[in-house]
Amino acid sequence: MVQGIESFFHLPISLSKLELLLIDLPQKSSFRSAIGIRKSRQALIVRWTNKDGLQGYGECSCRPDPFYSAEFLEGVALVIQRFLFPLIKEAKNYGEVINNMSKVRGWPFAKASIEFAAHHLLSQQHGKTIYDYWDRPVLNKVPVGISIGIQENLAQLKLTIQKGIEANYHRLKFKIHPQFPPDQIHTLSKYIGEAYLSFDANGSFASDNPKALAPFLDFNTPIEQPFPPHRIDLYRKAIQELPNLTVCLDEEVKSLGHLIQAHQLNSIDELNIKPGRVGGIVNSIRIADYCFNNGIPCWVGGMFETGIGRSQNLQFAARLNAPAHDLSPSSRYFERDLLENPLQMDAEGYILLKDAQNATVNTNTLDEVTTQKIELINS
Ligand code: OSB
Ligand code: MG
Repeated sequence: MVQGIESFFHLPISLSKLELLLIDLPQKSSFRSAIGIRKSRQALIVRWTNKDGLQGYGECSCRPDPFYSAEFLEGVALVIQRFLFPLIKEAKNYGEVINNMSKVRGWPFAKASIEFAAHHLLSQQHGKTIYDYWDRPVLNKVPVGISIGIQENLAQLKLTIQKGIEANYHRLKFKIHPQFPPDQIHTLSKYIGEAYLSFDANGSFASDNPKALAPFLDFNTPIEQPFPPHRIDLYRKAIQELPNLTVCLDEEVKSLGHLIQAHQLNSIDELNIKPGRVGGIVNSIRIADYCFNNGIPCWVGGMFETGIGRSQNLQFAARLNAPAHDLSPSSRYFERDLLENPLQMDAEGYILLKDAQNATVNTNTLDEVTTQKIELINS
């Protein structure tokens, strides 16, 4: 389609009620990364009801603590109540929702959850998503990779790799840190060729010792976020000692501006785009366009979303044509999901775009897992 995504901005929207549903979903097993150990997923689901009673859902995927980015769930709930809700109350169309929110500095996860809900509502109403106006080829199935937590021991690691290869995931991404055991690195190297590996350090290589990264460089794959966000200086220093180091940025890039800075400083080889982290759908599209125009490979990352967030992010991923996205079905993490028909991956490691497009929320389950509800009425 040639019209461009701006045509979506003019779609009229109204708001009668915004609900913030805090949920808690127990995990099947705990997940350890350099950030910490997680046993259950708390999240905030935003429900936007328009004047005709039609509803749209958005998921806020930030953590309950400020250990991944500065945003945390209770903070997001407060910022929506105090600042974002008053700004979007009178918005007349999609473009105004986004523009009005831009008055608030930062808080991308909070803004994204509202934009997701508005977009979901409008896409149901019009039978089209903003992506339909984005001039990009679309895949009818999305290749899925997984993120693998730090394993207790070598036996566990071997089992996890074996299961990942058997399930035909398109990529196995391992969480790493400076004390990652050498015998585990050795085990990984044995599987090269059988699976596409990658590494995610979540900013843990903060030390003055970039050599600690050296064992991971033999794999010829970028390291995701080796250094803490906004320490591009550490990266510039590290590549002098480790010329083979290539990086995929995650936490670093919360806006198009951050991406352009990293690119102009020659400090990015690949980008993990999380629509929540960069403040929503329109920002994600702008960021992906910049990547395409500048030859930066990009793919969609995850924040352990429920089916609500996953189904929306899959629709974006279907337009990126990347080897794999961190968008495995939520059933990998949780017993229960929030969709009527939880998303499933096929035997070749794909999720069908049409399943993501047809996803509907199971309001009974949503009610059951809701621990707190905040209602904001537009009177
Ligand atoms: O660094 O990509 C990350 C989850 C929470 C916070 C940070 C990250 C992650 C993941 C999750 O890796 C991947 C997924 O959702 O399957
Ligand atoms: Mg990451």
